[in-house]
Amino acid sequence: MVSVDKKSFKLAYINKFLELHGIDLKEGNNQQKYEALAGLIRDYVSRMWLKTNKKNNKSGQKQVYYFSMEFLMGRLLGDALLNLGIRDICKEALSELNIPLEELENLEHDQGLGNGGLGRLAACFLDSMASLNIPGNGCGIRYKYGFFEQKIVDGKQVEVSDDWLKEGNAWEMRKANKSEIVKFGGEVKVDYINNNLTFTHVNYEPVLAIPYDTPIVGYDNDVVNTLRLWSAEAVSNEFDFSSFSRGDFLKAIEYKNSIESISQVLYPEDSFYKGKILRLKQQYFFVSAGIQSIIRHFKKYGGNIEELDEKIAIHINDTHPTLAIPEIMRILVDEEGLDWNVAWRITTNTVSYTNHTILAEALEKWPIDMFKSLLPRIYMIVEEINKRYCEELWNRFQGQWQKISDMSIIADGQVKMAHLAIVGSHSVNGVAKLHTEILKKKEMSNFYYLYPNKFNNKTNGITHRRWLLKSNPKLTNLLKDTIGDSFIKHPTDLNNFQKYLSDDSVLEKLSRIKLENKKRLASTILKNQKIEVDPYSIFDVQVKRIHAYKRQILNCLRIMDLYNSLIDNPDKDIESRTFIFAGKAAPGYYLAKNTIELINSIAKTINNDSRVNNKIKVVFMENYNVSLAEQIIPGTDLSEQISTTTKEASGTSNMKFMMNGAVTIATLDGANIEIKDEVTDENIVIFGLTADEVLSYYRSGGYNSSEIYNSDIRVKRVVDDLVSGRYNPDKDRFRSIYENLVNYNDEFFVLKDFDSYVKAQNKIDMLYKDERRWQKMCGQNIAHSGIFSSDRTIEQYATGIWGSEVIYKNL
Ligand code: 26W
Repeated sequence: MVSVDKKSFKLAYINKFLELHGIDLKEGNNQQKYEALAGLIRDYVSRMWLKTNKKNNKSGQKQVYYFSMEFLMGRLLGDALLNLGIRDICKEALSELNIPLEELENLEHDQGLGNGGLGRLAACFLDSMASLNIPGNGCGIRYKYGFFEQKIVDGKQVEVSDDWLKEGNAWEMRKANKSEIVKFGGEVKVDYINNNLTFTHVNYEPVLAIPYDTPIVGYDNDVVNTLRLWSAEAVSNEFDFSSFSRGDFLKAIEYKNSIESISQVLYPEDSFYKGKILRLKQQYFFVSAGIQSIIRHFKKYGGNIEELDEKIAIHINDTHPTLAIPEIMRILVDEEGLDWNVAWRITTNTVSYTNHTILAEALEKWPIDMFKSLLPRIYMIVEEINKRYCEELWNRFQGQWQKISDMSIIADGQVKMAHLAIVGSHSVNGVAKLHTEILKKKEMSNFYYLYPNKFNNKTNGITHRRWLLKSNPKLTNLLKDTIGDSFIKHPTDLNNFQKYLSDDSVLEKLSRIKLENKKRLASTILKNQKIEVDPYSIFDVQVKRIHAYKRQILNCLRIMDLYNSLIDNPDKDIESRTFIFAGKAAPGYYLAKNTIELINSIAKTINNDSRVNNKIKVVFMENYNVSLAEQIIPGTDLSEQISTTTKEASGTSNMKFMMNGAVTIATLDGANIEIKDEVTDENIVIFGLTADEVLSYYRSGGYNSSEIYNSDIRVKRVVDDLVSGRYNPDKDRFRSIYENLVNYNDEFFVLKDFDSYVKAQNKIDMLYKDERRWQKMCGQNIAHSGIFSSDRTIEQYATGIWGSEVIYKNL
């Protein structure tokens, strides 16, 4: 813990300001004040960082490295203040200097180096590893441009680059002396020396990988772990001097740019794989740099390379870092001279893999030619891995050629990364019970048959420190006042809140807190979207990436239907609602972008119709990111988790919403099932097809969406309105949505689930009318949310996969 009182904090802050800017505090602007504050906090953190590193180097405790192409960190200042336990002191000290802490916090640019669920999960995991005192570090890419900023212009998404480093980044430390060289292209020279084959990579293009380290502060335990992000630079002698001396200055610059492009930008696709060579380069770049630096560090502190797997665990977040497997093999075999079989045992024992999606279109498969020319030695190693693995398959499945070819790592002119990840790791996990079952029984059933012991489930979680303590201080205080503060370190203690749910005064407080959070959200909506919403209406929220399987369209159709029924029957007794959407569409995903336009068209029509706009309003909030989520989620009454069953691997916003006392309307998909099991049927509203029904339709057919369109008059009416000009003067604007639903048989069962969704929404209305009952439901959700803390998830990874000790005590 940082032990500092208000007075000395104030003094230290004034000094830091002077040191950084060389002017008086009162002459400074807010940006400068933010920088001074971040700088001061970083000083406090640095001491603990050093201590943690020293302890790790000495203790010989197993180190976990979480490899991920994405880390969606959001802002770091508030997190650090909270975890250091000095937020109140800092706030009071600054306020005596007439500086509002929140204003400074809001100046920090979100660190948005991720697309959505997978990247945010990685960020929650880092927080939990540090808070559980697990030596666990992140390894990724320092993208110069993060996930694009979304602007809505004329109802349409426009992408603007996210220049997040523009004002500098107070949290990172460039470590030029820890750089690594990553080699691309060239050829492999094979020699036979002293009865041994040797492999030398020649004529390659070297790329300098420079690490930037960010401290990850544990909660109240003096632990500071590291997120190491790699940036690509040209190896200086290679570009400027040689080319420049030949007078080819422009060529030198071009070369420099081409190298730097490797860490230039995050790919904004989160469910569709495109075989882009730059992405493959990014993957090898950070994986190779990361593995080299881990092994270098391991050896520096006396590690015996043959015991690598006892001291190091490397986790790969989806298949994106799968090249870690052949890269470890390369170092062990080519550089350390280990026998292949020994190296293979060490590698597979070191690496573990999480799958995050069953969408076939998201699976990474690289064309052999591309792979081979970019990574010639790594390709040879993958070929060798595949050769040996296929021999195993031939022994196991004699004569079953189709099966063997289906399971091969290299087949159909491609390298299949999921196959390599399964074969080369000792653990394969899904992210929710249903998802893991689908992997075992369906998507990966052949592999499950071959390696039953590798497969396991680790249901996702979220850090309650950011998603409750930081984002909802009012609710946190109510919880502390009732059940005490043990839930902070033991989140399942939130269960104790149940006892208070028969106390009317507690329920009353709960609903007042919700109202205050809704008012805050309403003012953000007014500020950002210029739409006035009623905080006394139900805040009905669907915020997440825009994707057909997440079915924002189902929500739209239901709003259109409600609108129809209000026009038909102006006296219809409904609870007034504000429908809030937010989320980004991949820039090349037409249907998703069109969905955003549809939401905005519906919003425009309804919000301007005085017959209904005192009862319903629709809002699309621009530029969804971590910080916006922190404002939206505490102010939500109803959490929309309405994906086509089987498609959402887990979902994590569902957990954030319940922890903040929202009621969920959901399909039995992903972790929604486990949420239902925790809160029981009375405290969640479930609708729609079950997994078995969906799987059976996909397997055997039998679904005909046009039948529903033709037989359900309400469905026909809303679907026809997509192309009637009612919501957009250009009648063809939403034609493709219409076609998908009616003529292409509605792949995501929107029409099939429509009736059941409308009924579920009516049930929500009925429940909401009974105020006390509703408040109890909210309270039950909070009380049962502890199990979804990522502390539980990380403890399961640590004991079940990584074999790391979990030590709770402080350093
Ligand atoms: C190759 C393009 C690409 C990029 C990212 C394909 C797929 C991805 C990710 C696997 C997508 C993703 O973020 N999946 C989400 O992971 C969350 C954390 O486990 C789950 O909660 C979500 O259900 C899942 O969609």
